[in-house]
Amino acid sequence: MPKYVLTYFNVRARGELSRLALVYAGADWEDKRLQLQGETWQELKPDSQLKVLPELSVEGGYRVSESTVIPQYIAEKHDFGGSNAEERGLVCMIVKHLDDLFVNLGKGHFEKDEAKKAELIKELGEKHLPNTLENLEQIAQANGKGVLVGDNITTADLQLHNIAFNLLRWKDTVLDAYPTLKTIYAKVVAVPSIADWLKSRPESQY
Ligand SMILES: N[C@@H](CCC(=O)N[C@@H](CS)C(=O)NCC(=O)O)C(=O)O
Repeated sequence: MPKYVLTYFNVRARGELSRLALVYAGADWEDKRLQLQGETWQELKPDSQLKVLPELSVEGGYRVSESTVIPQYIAEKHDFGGSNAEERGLVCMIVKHLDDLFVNLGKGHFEKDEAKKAELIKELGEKHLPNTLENLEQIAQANGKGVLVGDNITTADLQLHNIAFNLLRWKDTVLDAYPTLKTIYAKVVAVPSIADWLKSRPESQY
């Protein structure tokens, strides 16, 4: 029985930041992937804590859900969630700020009405994307340590990688105007355990 079981569907989406955190932690964990529409989830759903995934189960019976909270719980357990209350506050702020951008990316991606889709994608490219990346570039430059918060990689840097990976698939020049963020992205990719994970994780569209 592994120490952690991360239950989610067979996509990156809202599960991938938790997976990256478990990989970065070097944790003993199971990557439990359910079919989105399958019977398994419908069978397991009534016993899940919030009736949505992802959910993390920890040896001993503790469970925690919410895609931006699980990674920070893992990070705090393994000492990369920020070294004091102020750093942890900034880490959570950045994780959430990027999650908001991810939600806006998803709105455009999943919209069925072509006219609305074009409008949402325009808004993403002209408003949400530059706002978020400019904010984070300034934060990273002010920190001046080659990471978003503090001296070492935190959940904030993992989240930058996680969201930027999707953005780069959409437009491969998306980080070009943000040199510090580009360096942080490369720094996360260069962590050996993360590099291995990126090579071996199941391929999915989002
Ligand atoms: N706020 C939650 C939302 C979780 C959520 O909506 N999960 C979806 C998949 S991304 C889900 O479990 N859908 C299946 C269902 O609702 O039965 C989080 O960020 O973790």
